[in-house]
Amino acid sequence: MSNNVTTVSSPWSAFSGPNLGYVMEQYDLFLQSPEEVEPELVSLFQQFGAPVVVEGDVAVVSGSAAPAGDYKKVLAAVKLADAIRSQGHLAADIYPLKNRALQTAQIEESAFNLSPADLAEIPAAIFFKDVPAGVKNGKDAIDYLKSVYTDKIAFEYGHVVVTEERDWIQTQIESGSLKQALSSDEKKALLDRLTRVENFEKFIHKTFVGQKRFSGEGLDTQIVLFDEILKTVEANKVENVRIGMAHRGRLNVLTHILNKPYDMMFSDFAHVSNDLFMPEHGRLEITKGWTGDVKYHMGASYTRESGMNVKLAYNPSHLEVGNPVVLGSTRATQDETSKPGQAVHNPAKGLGILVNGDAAFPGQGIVTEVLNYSKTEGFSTGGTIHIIANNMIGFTTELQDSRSSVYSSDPAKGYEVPVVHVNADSPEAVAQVGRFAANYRQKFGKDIIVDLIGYRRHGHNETDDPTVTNPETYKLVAKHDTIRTLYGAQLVSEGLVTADEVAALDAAIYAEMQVAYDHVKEMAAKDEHKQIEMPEELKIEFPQIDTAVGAERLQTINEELLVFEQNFEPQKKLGKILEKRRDAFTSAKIDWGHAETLAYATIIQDGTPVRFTGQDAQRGTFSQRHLVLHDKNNGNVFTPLHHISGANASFTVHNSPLTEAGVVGFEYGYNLEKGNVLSVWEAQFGDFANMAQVMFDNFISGARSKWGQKSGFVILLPHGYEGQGPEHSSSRMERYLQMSAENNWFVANCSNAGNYYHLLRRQAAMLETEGVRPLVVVSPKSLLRHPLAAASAEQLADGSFQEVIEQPGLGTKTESVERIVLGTGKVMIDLADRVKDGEGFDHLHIVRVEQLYPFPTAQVADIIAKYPNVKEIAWVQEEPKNQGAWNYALETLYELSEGKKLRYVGRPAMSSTSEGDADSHKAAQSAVIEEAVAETVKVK
Ligand SMILES: Cc1ncc(C[n+]2csc(CCOP(=O)(O)OP(=O)(O)O)c2C)c(N)n1
Repeated sequence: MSNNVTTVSSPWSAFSGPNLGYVMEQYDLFLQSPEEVEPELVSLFQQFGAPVVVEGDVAVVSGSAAPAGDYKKVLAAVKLADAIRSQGHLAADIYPLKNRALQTAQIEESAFNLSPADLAEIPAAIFFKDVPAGVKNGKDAIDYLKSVYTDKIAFEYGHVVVTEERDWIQTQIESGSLKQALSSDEKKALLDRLTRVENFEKFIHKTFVGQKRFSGEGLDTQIVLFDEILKTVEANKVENVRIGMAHRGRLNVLTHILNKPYDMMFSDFAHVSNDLFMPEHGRLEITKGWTGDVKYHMGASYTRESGMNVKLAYNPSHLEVGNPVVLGSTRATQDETSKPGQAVHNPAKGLGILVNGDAAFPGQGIVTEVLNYSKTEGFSTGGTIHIIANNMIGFTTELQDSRSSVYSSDPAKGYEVPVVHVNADSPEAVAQVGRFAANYRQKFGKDIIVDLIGYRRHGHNETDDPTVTNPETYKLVAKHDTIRTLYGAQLVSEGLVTADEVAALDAAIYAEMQVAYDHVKEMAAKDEHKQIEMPEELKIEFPQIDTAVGAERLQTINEELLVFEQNFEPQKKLGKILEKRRDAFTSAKIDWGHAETLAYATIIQDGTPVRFTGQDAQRGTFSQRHLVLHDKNNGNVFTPLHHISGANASFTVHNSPLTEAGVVGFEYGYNLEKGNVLSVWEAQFGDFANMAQVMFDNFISGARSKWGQKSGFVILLPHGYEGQGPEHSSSRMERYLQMSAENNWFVANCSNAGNYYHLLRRQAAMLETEGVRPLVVVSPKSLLRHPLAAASAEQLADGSFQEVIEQPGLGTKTESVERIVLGTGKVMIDLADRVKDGEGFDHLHIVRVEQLYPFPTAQVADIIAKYPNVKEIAWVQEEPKNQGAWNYALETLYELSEGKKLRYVGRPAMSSTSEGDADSHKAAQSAVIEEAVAETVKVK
């Protein structure tokens, strides 16, 4: 008996009279010495307990009874049925090219020592809760099970642990609900659809010879799958669908699912502006950036007549990295953020669909990162439908080199996701699977995989010749009729259409495409080839935004944050730390976590929702934040920000799963969808963000210029050389600075909690404006509680974000200053500690660059201009010379130091980020500090 599938009836129902007596004897023996009992019976006893016949549970099927004394046959038959249910997929007809050996041996009667006659003797009720119509005995039952489990659809669901789900799936399969026949009209509509899908590819192939399109031919039924999923969820009142997919068949999805008209699609190939063909109904939306992207990376948004909005996400080439972005967007469609408290998650509002290649699905780790989100509180989207567009090849690489598992979908089984494999040559089966997958997701709110198995008609792209590397496969492909041809022939054989009608439909649709292209040629003359401009608002480097907040309002918030709900007791030590925030407010000792909490409080009062995630984000890696408190007596949680007065938006903070790429992508996607939410992600240590490098390189830095996508996403990267070794010192700020251009984002490195507070408030105020852009914050560790980095209430109430801060106490004697030291972040507080009140440092002025990008060149130049005798401008940093901001700032520093000496003060170039041991760190750090403050004449 398989562990995977349980038959609903007890097997004892098949025994009666002497047979039952024998089994009872064996049960007694089993209780005393189980080793003497046959293993099959042992497993039955273990599973079903004592052999008793329950009234009404006795199988009575047309007079047949179990063969006398032959319980073994019954056991074997039950095992056979289970084998079909759990292993039938290996024998299923799911490969259009029939180029994979089917494994039928384990579901053959002979493997269980059964003959058709044996089976005919066994009652059908052993196998089913509800015996399907026409099934009269065990032989019929086994034939029936084979017919549903080994046809064009194959199922793997034994790994789903929830019995209710398994039962539901089994019932859908075995009752025939899943395979509901299509009506004649539905079949004809399907043929029409396939004819469009095929002709779209053919038309481009013939008209735009040699242009890449990453044809979906061989998987044409992907469109049918989408159609059925969308129809089903539309009927369920889902309001938003977010789709992520790579290159394969994407243009076909754009035109047939997103309804980008044919002329608009063809204009992209003909280099005519596609704006000329934008439909007037206003339901199609496309954003564009000024540098642009290739056509098969562009996305679109389409609102269907029902009001359901469908978006295909813009994506880079990097396979599957769009998955978390799409799910973040999906989650955003499901969250209600306009009310105070936690954002309210309603998964019924949105659906995420992710399409993956068969090589990429098991190959790219981000796929499983995202599968792991499905049941987490902060990242669940109520079930994703994952489609594997399985053409059984990845570029030139065939499956045996691509993966170690039987199916491309196998990684999903670890997440208890049911898998349905379907033969892409069978449009009706694909439609049935589409409905089934959507119904499962709607019913259980969980992920499901549809493995759509077809082939690839051409090379990887249309200029590749696949016969060079995959000759055997392509011999088969060359001989294989298209899906439309096969389905047309099927409908002819069913008498629904004539062969002439199939041919006429084909010709008419091709002609329709020709008309669309003629329109493009006609309009080409009117095309002014206008270049898209970068928005004016984005050209502003230093937006002047008032971020001040009334002192009384802040005072009230501060008090309210310290009021816990009745009987709530935080852990004792923490309680004391929080209590100190009362005094800190009046004694200018507002530390980083405190200032940050006050910033969030004012932001939600201003009506901007906040969503904050990261590993251990609620407490904060450095125990500095404590946004969520835990009752020491019962573990109950309490979020003070949910209880302040006057909040007008939600505040949500989630500890995230231990991943970076996926979570950064998710949060970025969330922010794209809900641009009014201040989305903040924090790396545990800044260095770990390089696990998400692709998100910065391919989405966050350039999405506005490529795709016209606005985002105000905030990224916090703890950084600072504090002797904790190479992986806990550097956030690799140089990476972000290298990507800085066209005001694509802000990169800030604050030395003061108050400035950070204003930075967050400035970012919140910029959301949904044209000038909005992401914000990368190089954030502190030791400065979190450093008195020299603390803020005063006045600073929070009256100030604003300072791009540059001059060291208090220095630079007062303008004539005496000979050296101006510039730098950023924590090292500037090390310097502040060193110079104290400035006594003995008349030769020196220190200027902190709080915003690195855009570099505050004019502000720094104004400061330098105040000091007539400056001989030297020094850039100080604790990062090695080839890292940190030095190389990025160099060109600007040359300009700023014109006529003076420009000096680098810092560690030498290093292949690692820092010293590994605390003593070496101390020595290196103090050498940097001493060199920075030394008198100019004394330095070589
Ligand atoms: C991260 C990444 N690595 C490599 C590539 C190059 N590449 C583009 S498509 C492709 C094959 C993908 O195969 P599969 O996932 O089966 O999708 P198919 O193209 O067959 O639809 C490769 C290797 C890429 N785009 N992204």
